[in-house]
Amino acid sequence: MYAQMIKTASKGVKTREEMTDQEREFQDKIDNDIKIEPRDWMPDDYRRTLIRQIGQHAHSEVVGQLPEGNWITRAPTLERKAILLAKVQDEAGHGLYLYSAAETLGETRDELVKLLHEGRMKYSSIFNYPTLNWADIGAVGWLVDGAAIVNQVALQRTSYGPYSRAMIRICKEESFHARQGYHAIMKMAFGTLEQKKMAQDAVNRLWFPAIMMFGPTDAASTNSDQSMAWKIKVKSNDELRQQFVDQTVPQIEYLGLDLPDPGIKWNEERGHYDFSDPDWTEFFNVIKGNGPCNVDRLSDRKKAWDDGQWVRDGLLAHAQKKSAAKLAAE
Ligand code: FAQ
Repeated sequence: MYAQMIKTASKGVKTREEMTDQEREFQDKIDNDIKIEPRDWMPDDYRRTLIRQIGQHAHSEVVGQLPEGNWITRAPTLERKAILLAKVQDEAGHGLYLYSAAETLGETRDELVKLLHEGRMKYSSIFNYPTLNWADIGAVGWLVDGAAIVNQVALQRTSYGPYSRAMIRICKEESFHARQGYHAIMKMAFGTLEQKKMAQDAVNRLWFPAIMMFGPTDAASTNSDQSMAWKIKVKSNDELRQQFVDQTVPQIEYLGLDLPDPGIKWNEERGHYDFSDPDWTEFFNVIKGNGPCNVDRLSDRKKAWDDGQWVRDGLLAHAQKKSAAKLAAE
């Protein structure tokens, strides 16, 4: 369904005068913070935008397992291994809640996965960067999950009921993810000189990709105006990015590490930290499929999907057997 809807996407936010009565009634519900539920009427573009965003979000959770899963067998201690294993499993669960939320909009999980595999749906740019050593795993938990939480806490108030409820559940788990990441990087920052150097190197490589996670600037964001009018997004890309920078600078100062941005400076007048733009050319290149790991990430996901076919077949056969037995007993 979503594949057809992409072709018919309309542009521009309608004024109240341009809306039909049904659209005005819908907008009034949004403006009054009444959640939209699956059986409620909704504009096609609202449905399409939600499927796009929730689908991309689900794909990000699942693809996001790859850079961390890569380190489960190489975690430095049993405790770190158990923590990382639990975290990576949580990400699969988050993907599941989100695919289920997309299903309430009439889109199947199989179709969304197919679009991902065909390169017709995106996932977060951050997962196209490699995790080269153990310090990267700490930095991912602290910076990547930290950025994800800032975005997701805001999304708890999104207008679509099932998405909002999925976010509430996900945020509870995400805070453990960020804490474990900060704890891991803290151990290294306060460890040997070699460990501190590794932690700094991880921050140097992951800082700008982390702030890219919030998407392009508000001026360059194609979906924000309509998504904010419908409260699919409740805070803009730039607002969320600023919030993340403001919360992270004191954390890095505590670690005794530096951010790789000489432009970071407290701005008394704005009451926020100033910071430099990431390289937006790099960002658009990565989301077009040309980042350092795009090819590997997609081929790993396709392989995992194909390797799991026997599990899906088995579950389906079992469900069919059970429903046939139930029918026979009736
Ligand atoms: N990566 O008009 P906008 C996580 C695309 S969860 C790739 O501003 P929008 C947990 C965008 O799709 C991380 N593409 O777009 C975890 C659009 O293209 P399209 C995921 C991006 O949707 C941690 C175009 O650029 N979180 O990490 C990105 O209004 C550790 C124009 O942009 C979510 O998905 C990007 N970073 O705002 C898991 C949160 N940014 O689709 C494992 C939900 C933009 O028109 C390990 N999503 N694009 O072709 C959102 O809040 C929004 O979708 C934004 C983008 C804010 C990401």
